[in-house]
Amino acid sequence: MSSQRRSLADPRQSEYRILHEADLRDYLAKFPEIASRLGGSPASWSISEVGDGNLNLVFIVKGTTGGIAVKQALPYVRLVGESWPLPLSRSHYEYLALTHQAQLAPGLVPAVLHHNDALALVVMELLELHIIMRKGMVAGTIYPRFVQDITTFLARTLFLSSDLAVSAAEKKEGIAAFAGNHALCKITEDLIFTDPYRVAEQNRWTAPWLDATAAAFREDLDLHVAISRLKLKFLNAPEALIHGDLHTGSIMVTENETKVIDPEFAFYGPMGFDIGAVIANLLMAYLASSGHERAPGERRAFEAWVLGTIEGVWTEFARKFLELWRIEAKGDAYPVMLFEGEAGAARLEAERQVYMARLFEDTVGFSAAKIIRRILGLAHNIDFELIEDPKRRAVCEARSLRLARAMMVDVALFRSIGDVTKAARKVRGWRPDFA
Ligand code: SR1
Ligand code: MG
Repeated sequence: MSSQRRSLADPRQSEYRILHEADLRDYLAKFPEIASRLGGSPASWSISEVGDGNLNLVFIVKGTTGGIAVKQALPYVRLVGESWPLPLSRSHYEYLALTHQAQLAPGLVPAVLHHNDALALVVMELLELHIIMRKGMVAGTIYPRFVQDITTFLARTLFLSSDLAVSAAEKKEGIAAFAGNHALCKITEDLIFTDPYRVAEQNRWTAPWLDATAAAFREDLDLHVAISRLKLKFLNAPEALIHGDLHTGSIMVTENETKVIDPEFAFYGPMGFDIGAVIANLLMAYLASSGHERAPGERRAFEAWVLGTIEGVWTEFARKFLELWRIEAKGDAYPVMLFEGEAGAARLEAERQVYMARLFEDTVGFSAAKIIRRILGLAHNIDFELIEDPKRRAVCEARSLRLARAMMVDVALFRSIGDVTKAARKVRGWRPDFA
């Protein structure tokens, strides 16, 4: 292992230890800015570990005047245990991403107050009023600001870190800065792009109802080609600094504010992976919604909002991205001197539309991949998991798999975001054989 990687919180270095309450209290008390933000004596601070994600510890610390959130990486995958080691350096990449995203999309990520690479620790402002968006959507809550905020986040972080906005030298420095985050990329490469399509010990699904679909997906060569093309793009398209895990569990919301959290999977990858993640998770929220109904039709307004939000995410993202391209194109791609005069401007504008059509196609494909992994792979989500009756859950999941397969294999049928929402509406009315 290189000396650079060892310095990024290698647990064999003596400074790393898993922090427990007393230890964390003593550690935080050493930093006057943190202590004064919390207020009161360290002994009076309340500390609770609240992490419910797949990988890390998360502590909420509250004093007499304020609170903070402390995230510490564990040297293994929390969801699975010590048998699956994972580099602590992900905390370093999370810090790098958070600080870069804060510059590119101000106000849309939590403020970092402190970090310590050796302890694999990031201290952030406490988002006390916000909840994890996925939880809010399971409860059927509507978030009126979401489209506006998430599309600003996506357009700005993706455009402003791409070759359209930065010099080739700056872009390559960026790629290099995140290149060491390959263990986290490998998780995605395996869990999203490979395992759901093969027999893998960690896969699970709602059996027995989805057994036949899982088996069919393992034999479906059209699907295997499509997912492999997407995997190749994930491996070899460093288009922009992407969040890398932008599901609705990585977004915290109130009715008036949106914050994107948890960018530990960040690296330079394909833009459509982030946009697709947002759309996939909205589609799953839509198709899981009937499973949370206590009376038929009671979530209709919420479901209409979700579909409108899916359309808004793509159309507003595309509008903002193109606007940035027209005014902030300071990168080395598409040199201005090659597109001079009226004819040049018109041709460049046409080329922008071609670019967006290609990005839309990537978005649809990645979105489908993100849906399939949550139903047939290792890590599931509460949109489906909280539907108590397993057969009812399986109906929602089967519809989602049917939609996702079409989005991945029949990609030519999805020319616009309206085609996606239309297909989602249609599949909502489909009943699988077992239902
Ligand atoms: C083993 S980690 C499983 C999943 O959790 C994270 O949130 C990512 O989505 C990852 O794929
Ligand atoms: Mg996460």
